Amino acid sequence: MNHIHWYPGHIAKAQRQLKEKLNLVDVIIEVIDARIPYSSWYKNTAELCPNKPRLILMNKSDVSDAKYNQIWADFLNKKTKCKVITTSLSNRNDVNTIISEIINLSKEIMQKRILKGLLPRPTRTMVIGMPNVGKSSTINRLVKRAKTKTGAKAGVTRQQQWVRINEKVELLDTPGIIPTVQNDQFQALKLACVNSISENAYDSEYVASELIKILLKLYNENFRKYYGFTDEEEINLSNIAVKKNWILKNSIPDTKRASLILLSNFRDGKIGKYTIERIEEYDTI
Ligand SMILES: Nc1nc2c(ncn2[C@@H]2O[C@H](COP(=O)(O)OP(=O)(O)O)[C@@H](O)[C@H]2O)c(=O)[nH]1
Ligand SMILES: [Mg+2]
Repeated sequence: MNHIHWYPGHIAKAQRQLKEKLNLVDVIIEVIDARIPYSSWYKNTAELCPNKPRLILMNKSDVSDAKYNQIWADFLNKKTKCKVITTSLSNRNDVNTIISEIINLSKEIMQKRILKGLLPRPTRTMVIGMPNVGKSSTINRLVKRAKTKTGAKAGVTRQQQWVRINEKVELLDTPGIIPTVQNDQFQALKLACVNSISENAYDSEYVASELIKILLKLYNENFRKYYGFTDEEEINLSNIAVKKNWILKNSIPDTKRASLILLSNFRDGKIGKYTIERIEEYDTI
């Protein structure tokens, strides 16, 4: 099954639900994965919500290649005209930066409210992003700073609540999930590598084999070193399984196991801090 499958029915519904939620907020926090900034960035946000200020978090920057974080942040800033910052679970200061950026981005909206004679109120924000990029983790970290839940508001279902982060910011406590609709198989493949696509949609051996090719192209030396392969040796799932002594009863290398462990270790950053997209691939767009 060398293909990644999509379910378009869900996508239309997810997009509609996302739009409804986006209408409730003043500022959007979009989380993307710093290892695949291009593929995890949702190209439709501006269209769904024209002119709404957006803060883009390049999350998981602790497991991406530090050399490329700023380059990608600058590229995305240029393309989206949005503020872009790198974040990770391990950096405590990120929460303060996120909150102050939200306040900055909402200044104009709040001034307009006052000019219209409306009462000042906290800026409303929500976290959106593709599956597994770190939306819930980001919400949890912001909410930890909060004292009170402000209760349901019109248009928000009972399962969703606004949380007062401080006197100036309120956050919707459930994320908006961006449907990972992609017609581009190469981008879909990279989303599968970071676990942003349901595992039912692809074959792990196919995705892991493609990831091996990408890593050999971009990080040949480090990747070889990790598994103890010399420059001359071919790296594929079968050879990895043999090297690790993952052999099935009939002496066949356990390539399935090799694929699952490779994907898992890549996702955790155990095999190295790798950013698997380069601006040159996209700069013509
Ligand atoms: N290394 C690393 N892992 C993270 C980071 N943020 C989230 N994760 C992990 O990524 C996985 C998905 O996170 P989650 O917040 O549930 O993503 P969501 O699906 O977008 O809500 C979890 O295992 C998190 O612990 C980060 O900054 N760095
Ligand atoms: Mg979540």
